[in-house]
Amino acid sequence: MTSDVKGRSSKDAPSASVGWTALGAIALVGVTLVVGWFGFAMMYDVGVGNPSAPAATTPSTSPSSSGPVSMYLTIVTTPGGMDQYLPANFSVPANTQINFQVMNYDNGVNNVSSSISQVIGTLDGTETVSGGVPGAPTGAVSSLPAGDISHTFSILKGQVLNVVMPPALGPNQPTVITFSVVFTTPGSYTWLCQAPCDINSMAAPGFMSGTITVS
Ligand SMILES: [Cu+2]
Repeated sequence: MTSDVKGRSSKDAPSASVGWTALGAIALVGVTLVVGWFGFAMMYDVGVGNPSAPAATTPSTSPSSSGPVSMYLTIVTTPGGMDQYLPANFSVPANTQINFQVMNYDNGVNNVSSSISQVIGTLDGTETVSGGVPGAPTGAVSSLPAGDISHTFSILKGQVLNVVMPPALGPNQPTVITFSVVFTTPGSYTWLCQAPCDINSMAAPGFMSGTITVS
């Protein structure tokens, strides 16, 4: 009996240690699985987070690309005496309302024919004028007196546009002209000033003529 007990106890000892080892191994596997799961979860989160980020921003950029876009132009006289639209070359999106604001700092008047004094091709057929010489037309106008025009912003081909710019009151008192246009067809449009403002400026691309890229 005692030898059996001893024998049994001597056999139990290794089997007990095997049991603890097995428990330890199971615990280790368990810890490894848990740590591994967290690691996988972190990788999964990162992996899913990155592709979903651009997808989430796409809807927010879509409405703004179809909404009104502002375009600011300035008419200046350079130190060299050239008349110039800034910028002369620019890009705008197609099928989008472009709200133009032109600040004319030139107080020179250049007589045009009556056909060139009409506002053509803007969204509501008018332009809005503020500032300028006292007594000159302000507010929404569909034409200006032919003798009260400083420059025009005109597109003759592709999509006709004619907007007229009354003179500034003085070099630091610009006239502000606003109008809206929708370009319905992508492409390259040449604009020019039809007022006989300055022969050199009118002949030099980038001064009284330029390119609108519609895309
Ligand atoms: Cu001009």
